Amino acid sequence: MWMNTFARLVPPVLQRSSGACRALQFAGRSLLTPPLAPLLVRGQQTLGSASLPVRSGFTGPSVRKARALKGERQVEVQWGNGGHSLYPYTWLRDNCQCSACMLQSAVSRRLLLVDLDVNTGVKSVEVTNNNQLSIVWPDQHLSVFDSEWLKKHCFSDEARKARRDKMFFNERYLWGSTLNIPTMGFQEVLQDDEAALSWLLALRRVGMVHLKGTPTERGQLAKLGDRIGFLRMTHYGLTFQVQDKPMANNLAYTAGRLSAHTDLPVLQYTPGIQLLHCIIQAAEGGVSEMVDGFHAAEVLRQEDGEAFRILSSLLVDFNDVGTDYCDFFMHNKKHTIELDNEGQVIRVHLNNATRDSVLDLPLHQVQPFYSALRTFTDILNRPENVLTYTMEPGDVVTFDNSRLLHGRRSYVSSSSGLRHLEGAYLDWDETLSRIRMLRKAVQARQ
Ligand code: OGA
Ligand code: NM2
Ligand code: ZN
Ligand code: ZN
Repeated sequence: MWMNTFARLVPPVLQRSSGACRALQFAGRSLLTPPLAPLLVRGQQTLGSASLPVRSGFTGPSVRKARALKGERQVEVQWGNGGHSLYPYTWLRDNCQCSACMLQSAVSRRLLLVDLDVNTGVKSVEVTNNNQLSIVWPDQHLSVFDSEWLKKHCFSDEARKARRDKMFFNERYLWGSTLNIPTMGFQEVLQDDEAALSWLLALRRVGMVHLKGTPTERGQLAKLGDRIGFLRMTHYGLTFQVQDKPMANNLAYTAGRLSAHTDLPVLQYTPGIQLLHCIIQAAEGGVSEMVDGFHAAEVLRQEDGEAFRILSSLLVDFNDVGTDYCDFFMHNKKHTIELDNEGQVIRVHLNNATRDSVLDLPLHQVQPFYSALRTFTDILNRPENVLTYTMEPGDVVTFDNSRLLHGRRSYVSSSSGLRHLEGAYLDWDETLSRIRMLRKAVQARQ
């Protein structure tokens, strides 16, 4: 069942490369292909190498002509297959690829901005026999650019958008209660690069992936952390044990109900991803709930624009004081619905347990704030928005903590077989980095 779901939900970046149902092929391939020798950089990250073919002679898209446009202070490159690209002089000089301007071992700029003439002209521009763009600058410095590099750095609107999409995987699939949760095997994502890539792409696009068949003992999430790079440390430790604890230092460590929330809005850098591994489930209760916060925020925007404006503009205080991995006094302010410059929802922050009693608002905004929060919570709780499932021992739920809100129904706590989840966090920086690396490795093998 989950494979069909995957085929529908998996991002086009994978579907495009070889047409129909990639997910089926992934599942098949991991059985047919012998495991690759691991490349032991640290743990087991990207298993195969992604070395590029050795370059010789004429490579990249062909350049028909290049000329300096003196008035605009741009170089125009005309491509062999039609079309052209424009490159500002200053940008070209700033990005000279020679070893004096560039530390090639780090693909990093050596040239200092104080040494860059931001109004530079050019002395000459030509296309070499080797299909490269060669520029001599007024001080005789020579820059040579590969056509492939130039194409990759084109300034057109389309090229810029394509680059953004390729880099950030920002396309989302919004869902409600009927989502078929993408599901994969725990071992499979550890051992197979294509499976790991499918996992992380679905985590980005759908917001949640279940991993099955995990050994029912602590320490498994560390393996997922190693697979990506590293787990995210917080004041609750590198991993944490979700159990009904005496003198609980957090509401999650009781047997009570947790309404739909995001974890740790009390931190300025809220963990981007959460992992929950079920080791022992409760005999009664403990059912999980999940809501797509991006979807719910869009419903709010449509149904109650004023409530949306309030929740995306007023800052809410969060507070967390206690002792766990270390003693702590955390405090932070967050927008319930966080927007980017274009008004797109990029994060949701809601946690009724750690929302502080300090409400740093002028008196007249207090009631409108509560009304807006309640309206949003009612949307989150609508049956059509709440996905419900029960975790079984061996399940790991991996989800986007900046987008999804998760909850838990209360459970009956019994001393024999106490409900036990192990939890951990990751951040999107490392995870997106791993996605890009895996994509490169997988594509190089196709
Ligand atoms: C948590 C949490 C969910 C559960 O620990 O933050 O949301 O099912 N736990 O116990
Ligand atoms: N735990 C599970 O933000 C929160 O306090 C949620 C976090 C304790 C690490 C719970
Ligand atoms: Zn140079
Ligand atoms: Zn939680």
